[in-house]
Amino acid sequence: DFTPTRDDHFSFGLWTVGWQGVDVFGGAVRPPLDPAEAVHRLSDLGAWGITFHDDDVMPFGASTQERLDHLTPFRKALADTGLTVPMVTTNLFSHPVFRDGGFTNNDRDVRRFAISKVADNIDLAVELGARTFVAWGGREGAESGAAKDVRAALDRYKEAFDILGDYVLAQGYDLQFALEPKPNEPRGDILLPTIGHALAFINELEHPELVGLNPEVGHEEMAGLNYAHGIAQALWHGKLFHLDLNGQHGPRFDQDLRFGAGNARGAFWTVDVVEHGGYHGPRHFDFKPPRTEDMDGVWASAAGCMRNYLILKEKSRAFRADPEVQAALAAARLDQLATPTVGAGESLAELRADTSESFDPEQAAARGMAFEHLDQLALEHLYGVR
Ligand code: GLT
Ligand code: MN
Ligand code: MN
Ligand code: MN
Repeated sequence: DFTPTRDDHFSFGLWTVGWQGVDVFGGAVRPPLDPAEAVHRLSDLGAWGITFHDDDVMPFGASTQERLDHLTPFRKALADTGLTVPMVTTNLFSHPVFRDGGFTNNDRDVRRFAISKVADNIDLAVELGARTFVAWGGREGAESGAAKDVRAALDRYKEAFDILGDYVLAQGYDLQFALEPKPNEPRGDILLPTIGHALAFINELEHPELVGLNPEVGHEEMAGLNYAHGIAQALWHGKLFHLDLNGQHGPRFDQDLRFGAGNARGAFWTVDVVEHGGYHGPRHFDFKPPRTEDMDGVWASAAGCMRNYLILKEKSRAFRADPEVQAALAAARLDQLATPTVGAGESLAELRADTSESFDPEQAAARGMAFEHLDQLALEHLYGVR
């Protein structure tokens, strides 16, 4: 059956099941969720890890004593359940001080405060055993043109990761950063809008080895992009440090549906890449149980994320193991794609000579690729008839 266990490495953001349903058009529909209770409920459902923003467990601006008061029951719940904290992140978007963002705010004093807030939270992350520190810059951006000098903002963005990277190295912390791209919402246009933008940005940092990605399904699909392709490229660069799995129906507002809802075909290929593409990190869910739900619906939605993942994992396994699929993969020449174009030791002159002697473009042009049969087999596995 599709019952999750700790070995599946499923993790959830505290802000997901804890989302009270506040949106642009209405207030909370659910009571606040005690972080310690979230730990117990997620553990009972079969999750392995929980992640959080500083402000999810302690009030913004908490004193040292208040921090302790809030962290103690949370830590106890972790110890009682054995749930891990694989990732921590910082809230640089909710408080009004971040109205123009954190690291790229036009106000210098706000940027300095943002860096301090993150450094405090890095210390806590390491204390709790987290290996990944996510940076979602949802407020880093603009609604209008002249208000944001994008090149200057990127200088400041780089400066923040450079100083925080120096800090992690100086402290000897075993912690890596994972940037989470998003094209828009809450800002009209967010900086580092897609996986590709973020990968290019990382190359400009002083410690690029410390920084990778935390791509979210819905965010790439909001930009009209193929998430499975995006994470495959991130893996190719060695930059898929973490994942935010959820569901989305094409380019519209950020839906944060439970994983497997929304673009089901995309979810199938996502699981196929995650399972067979060399990713070994947490299977982390970042969804928002719809506002229609009470707390029972919240836990049903969380359980659904894991169950859908396991269903698709089994389908992907069965697809890859199907002899007819293996024949179809061969007919589609995936083996040839995996073979270098130039022979070992072959020169370009030899390649040109060989091509002009023996390659017949008309003959090659007549060959079909046989992709439709292969894709039909995939859909039949997904639709449950094979
Ligand atoms: C926020 C955002 C998510 C990010 C979280 C990390 S918070 O809910 O919508 O996509 O992953 O900051
Ligand atoms: Mn996310
Ligand atoms: Mn989202
Ligand atoms: Mn979100």
